[in-house]
Amino acid sequence: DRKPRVAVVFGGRSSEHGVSVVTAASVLRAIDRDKYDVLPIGITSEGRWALTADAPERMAIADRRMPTVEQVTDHEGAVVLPVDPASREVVYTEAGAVPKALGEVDVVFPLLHGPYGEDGTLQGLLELSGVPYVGAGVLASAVGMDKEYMKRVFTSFGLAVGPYTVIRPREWEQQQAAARDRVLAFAAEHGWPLFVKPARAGSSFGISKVEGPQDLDAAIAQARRHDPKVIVEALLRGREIECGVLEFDDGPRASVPAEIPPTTTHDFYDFEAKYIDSAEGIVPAPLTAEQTAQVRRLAVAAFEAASCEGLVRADFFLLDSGEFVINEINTMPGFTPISMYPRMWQESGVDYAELVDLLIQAALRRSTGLR
Ligand code: G1L
Repeated sequence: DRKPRVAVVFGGRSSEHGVSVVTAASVLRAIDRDKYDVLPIGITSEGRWALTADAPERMAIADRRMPTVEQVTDHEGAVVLPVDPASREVVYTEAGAVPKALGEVDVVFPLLHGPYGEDGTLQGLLELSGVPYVGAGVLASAVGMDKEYMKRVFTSFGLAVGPYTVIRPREWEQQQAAARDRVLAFAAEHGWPLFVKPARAGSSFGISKVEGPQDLDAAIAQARRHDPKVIVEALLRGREIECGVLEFDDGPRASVPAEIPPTTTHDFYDFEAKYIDSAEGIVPAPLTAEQTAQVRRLAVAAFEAASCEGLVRADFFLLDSGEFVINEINTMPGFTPISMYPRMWQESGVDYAELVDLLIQAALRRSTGLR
């Protein structure tokens, strides 16, 4: 009997196209070729799907430039298809090698950031295609992408979240003064600065730290350029602690936690570190045994609350009061060998290749549909 075929999907119409390509190179290198057949599928910056070369050595940072999918589509047999959601063009199986290829794979490993990648839409397409895939499903992906619903889900499952208020699209359009007054009342209660963020965004674009009322409107306008729904959060004083959750065959388990030290002057730090979210995280986090056990329990609780599958990285603040507050979850965390999630599992006794294998196995165990 043949080996399971794994499609690694990467690139895409996102500001983090290059990060995705670098990550795909790591995953392509790590997949055990004695166990799996691999089909690399790139999505160009214009949204075209392509069967690409299996050439991780060409998917690396060179001369401080991020690699692109285009760099691996110029081999013999590469097929580039015009699948652009904005053009509303539909490519059917006859014309398209990729949709046909998707029908011939046993599992998809989606490595995509932002819109159409980690918000649940690609996951929905894969559900419709009947192809199992690694990681979060439609609901968990969408919850993980929306900072408002993330907090609502955590709160309803008894996890502590930080103070926030939401400015909805219609509210800002029709009752701007009332919305501004609410934010000012929020600031009066929780203090300045405030963080003003697009409610749904895969990256840190559109986020402002607002020191006083004079800068509020500009910050809201900036966030609204990325998402018409805006979330306003209070500054939380405390330590930043992260924890990885991975689904084993008997259920999810938490890794050792890590600590992200307060950002020292980072006008410049290593180009790669900046883009690959390796940061200067400390693994394991210097916590008491009790704190470590507590944050690991909370991370698994967050995984369950959001109905995650496969993996999640859960990010917390350890407040000066000793309380852990959940900041966010990331269903598609940084995923090169130097990223925090793989580093936390490395320290927990699961190396990168094993991690990739466990994720593929978890995806293969479930069929699509309700689980
Ligand atoms: F498939 C997994 F395992 F769920 C998965 C998918 C995507 C893990 C990590 C990621 N991360 C990324 O795709 C990215 C951070 C490289 C997006 Cl740019």
